[in-house]
Amino acid sequence: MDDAPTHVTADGRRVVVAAAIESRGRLLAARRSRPESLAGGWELPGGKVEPGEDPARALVRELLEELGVDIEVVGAVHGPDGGDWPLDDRSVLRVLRARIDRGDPEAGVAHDEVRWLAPRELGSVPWLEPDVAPAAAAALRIDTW
Ligand code: 9L3
Ligand code: MG
Repeated sequence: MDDAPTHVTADGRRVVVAAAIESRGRLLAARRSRPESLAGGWELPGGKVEPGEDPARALVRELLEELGVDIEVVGAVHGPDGGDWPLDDRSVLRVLRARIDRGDPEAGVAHDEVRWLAPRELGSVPWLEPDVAPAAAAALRIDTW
């Protein structure tokens, strides 16, 4: 029997991983610079899981590629049904809690700004629509992290 694929859900949607990273009571947010349709929108940074790739491993790779930091995945921020968050017809957002082991996040190939937002500052940036709810859920938990 083949192992179940890691980059798609049981119902065939692509898994996009995103990082909820807290430091000193603030949540890391990054402003996308591409593609043009998403540019200017703020997100929990991450990207698509590649075929055969473990989702946590994919998040480590994305954060190193995009923001130059080494992270460690320490948990998850579960969505409405106890799992993934809705993204679009073809994909879901899987939000993983992580901490930075090395480096300071810096905008690079995918973003043009990064910010550490206090929970009450979450509304000060225009989030990508699918990130609004998971970012709020992540921020709600900051006190207990
Ligand atoms: N996406 C939405 N919110 C996020 C992330 C990391 C990604 N927090 C969406 C944007 C793209 C798709 O998922 O349409 C794939 O993301 P990427 O590989 O372009 O970062
Ligand atoms: Mg990305």
